[in-house]
Amino acid sequence: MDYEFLKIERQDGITVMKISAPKSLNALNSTILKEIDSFVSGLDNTTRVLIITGDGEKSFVAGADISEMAHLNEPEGFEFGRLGAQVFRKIETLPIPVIAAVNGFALGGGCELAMACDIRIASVKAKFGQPEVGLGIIPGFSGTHRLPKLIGQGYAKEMIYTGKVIRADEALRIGLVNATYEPEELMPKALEMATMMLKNAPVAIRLAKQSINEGYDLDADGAIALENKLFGQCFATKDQKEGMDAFLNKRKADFIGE
Ligand code: CO8
Repeated sequence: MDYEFLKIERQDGITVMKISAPKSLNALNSTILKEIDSFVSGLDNTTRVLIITGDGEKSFVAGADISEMAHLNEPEGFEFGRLGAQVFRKIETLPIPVIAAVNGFALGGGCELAMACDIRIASVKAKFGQPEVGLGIIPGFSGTHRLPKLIGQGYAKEMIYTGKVIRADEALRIGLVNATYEPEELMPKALEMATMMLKNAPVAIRLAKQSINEGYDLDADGAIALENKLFGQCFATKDQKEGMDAFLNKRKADFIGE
């Protein structure tokens, strides 16, 4: 399927989704959000890792599209926020790892999109921020929920109340990104990380993601019980037999994702 605002590249089990709206620094309008929704909804098991990045050298995503939001009334604002939040939640709960390769501005909805991914790595030129209050709104694509979870309430509140934009090295220091690279190294490093994931058992990665995501919101007993249940499920997979047999026979495992 062809998209107006998405460029899709596939190699082996890795799919790269590049957001491309050059006139607005890849800002997210409702058409782009719907395209992302349609694209991620249609992913099949040939994609084992998804990488999300922005087209061009300057921007990952410079936020939600301000020209579209400027004229919204309250119910329309509610619906626009709900659309973005639902799409980002779909990304967060995909049964595969999602890596954000943040190549430039990740502001407002851009920072929120990156936070919906499992892992963020960034160009040293990337910039992060939640500048919404300067526009008279609050983060509306789940930033008030995910930013405090990722970096703690104190710094999240500072970022959101001041709207300040931070550089990649600061994002690294506070744990918003896992690593920073020179711009030309960013995609090779994202692909390298994805390739390492491809070597492992797909169902085990899916269950690990589920355990981390769902366990995070539970108390200790609930999270441990959930992990226990999912750990048990691993032993119903062919890949568990294959992985352990390969280890014991000193050979490379050949996982089939079942
Ligand atoms: N929306 C629409 N257009 C944008 C956006 C945006 N978020 N960001 C940049 N653009 C456009 C500019 O208007 C400009 O267009 P034109 O060439 O027609 O004038 C073009 O992109 C290039 O931008 P600049 O000339 O401004 O480029 P600079 O290098 O000077 O500055 C910045 C780059 C710093 C990124 C600057 O463009 C900027 O501050 N952009 C806005 C960033 C921002 O505030 N983002 C947050 C938006 S709010 C949000 O994301 C809320 C999410 C939740 C919504 C919930 C809805 C209910």
